[in-house]
Amino acid sequence: MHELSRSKAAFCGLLAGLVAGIAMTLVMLLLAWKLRIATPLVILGDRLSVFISPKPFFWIMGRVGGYNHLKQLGVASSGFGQIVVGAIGGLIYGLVIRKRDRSRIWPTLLVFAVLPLLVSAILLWPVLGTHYGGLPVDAARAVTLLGLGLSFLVFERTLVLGFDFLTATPQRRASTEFSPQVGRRAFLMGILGLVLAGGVTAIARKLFRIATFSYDGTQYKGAGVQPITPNEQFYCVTKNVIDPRVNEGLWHLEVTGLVQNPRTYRLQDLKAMTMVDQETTLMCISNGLDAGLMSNAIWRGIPMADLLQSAGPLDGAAKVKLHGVDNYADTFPLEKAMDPTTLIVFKMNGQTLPHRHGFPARVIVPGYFGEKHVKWLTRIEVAGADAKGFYERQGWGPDFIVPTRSRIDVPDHESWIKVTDARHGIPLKGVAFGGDRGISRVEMSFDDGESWDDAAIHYPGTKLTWSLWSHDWRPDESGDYTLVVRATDGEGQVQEFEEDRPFTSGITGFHKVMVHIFE
Ligand SMILES: Nc1nc2c(c(=O)[nH]1)N[C@H]1C(S)=C(S)[C@@H](COP(=O)(O)O)O[C@H]1N2
Ligand SMILES: [Mo]
Repeated sequence: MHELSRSKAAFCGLLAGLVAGIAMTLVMLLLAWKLRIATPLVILGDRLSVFISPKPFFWIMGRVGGYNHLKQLGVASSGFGQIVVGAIGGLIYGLVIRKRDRSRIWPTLLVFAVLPLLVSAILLWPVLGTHYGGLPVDAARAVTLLGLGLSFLVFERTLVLGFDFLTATPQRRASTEFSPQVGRRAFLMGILGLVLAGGVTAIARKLFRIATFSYDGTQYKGAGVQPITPNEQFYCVTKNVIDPRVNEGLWHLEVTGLVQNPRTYRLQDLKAMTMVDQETTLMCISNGLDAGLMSNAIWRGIPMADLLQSAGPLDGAAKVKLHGVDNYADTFPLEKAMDPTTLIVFKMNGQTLPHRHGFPARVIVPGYFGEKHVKWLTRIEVAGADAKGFYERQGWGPDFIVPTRSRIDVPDHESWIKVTDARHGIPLKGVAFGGDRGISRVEMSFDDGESWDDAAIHYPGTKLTWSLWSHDWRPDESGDYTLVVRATDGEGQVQEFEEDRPFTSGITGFHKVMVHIFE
């Protein structure tokens, strides 16, 4: 066997590694697109996010221009990163292999496929049980590992065969290293790399179109707010880059953990059970005082207690930990799970649960922030007191009970209204939400909280929903007015600003709107 010069070996290794990295990325994207398999491109972010507490997380989010940008940056840099690592691996391979016998396959398989599989299995272990097509947690973990193994195998084969191709010597001149030959082969290899990169771009585009960027963070607020939010306008928050689209045939619901009789239900088993309809409002923990991460719907499903009772919680059971197929998880006290208003729902406003709101099944847990209402539910784990969910690990909480809040939807902040029009009455309206305590009263102030007038509650809803309020305001003098709204919950507690409440437990305070009445 002839010997390569160092620089040639390095170049050929780098090029083969680069192409192999692109080939591997293409395989990952294909797996994600065609089979909804979780790849490091997206679950690496899930894995890392638990290490970033809410404050720095918000800082980073601010720096990159929001959650959607952060997700895009995460995926792009994982993809770019793994291609760079592939190229560097190839370069090292080129230098090391220069003087060795290349006919033996196993060391490269070990180093470039088995080892990366082991390392990524260890590092990504907590997030491997993710599948965007609805596979249960354990099956998802196996499939993710298979996908990883296949991706690394493609990397290894492309690297080794590519390097051999680049450095192979024509048989007739076995003893000379023939430069133009390398040049021509490098050109061909470069073309292959470009074709594969074209594939990466094409599939990345397709995935981009079905990604959550277009709807994550959808708000529902303003003049058009109705008592029941239409499904298409319901607010939306997801941790995912691409949301699950669950295949009913793959999906099931497990009841596991500290229970006497663990059990698995198919969708048809659950649909055969006695259903209840329940109107319930959801609000995200990160909803701002003036923001619309809050909506109301009629949910149809079964009480979670029905499943828990037949499972029989054991001693030490204190919480339920609910898992989505996207490897999202959250917890709340077992006692709350046993409450007849805590549901597993399959329908939303009379329609099958939309994909983005958790098809085929999601949790509804009145009075708790939106994050506890786990979507794409696949496992109910009865757990001990220290079980923690996705955002809890990140450092959200410790309080997850919705505090009483209210919002002015009309008029807009910084409105200018002529005094002659104002004297005929300015219609005000908005919403008030008291978690699972209901709303008993809404008041308006036009002098920044000095004095208060009662507003009318034209849609009271129930204890578990928001109320819609309105008021006819007739200012007869021009001036700058600071409008404030405050609500009283069904237990008589007036909405307040809790100074000591950390923002990680959801903010409290009063929504204010400036209105300028002019001559
Ligand atoms: N499986 C899963 N469930 C989830 C989430 C998620 O990312 N994955 N996001 C949570 C958050 S933070 C909120 S506020 C609500 C939003 O529900 P919606 O999009 O149906 O309004 O879902 C919660 N349930
Ligand atoms: Mo949320």
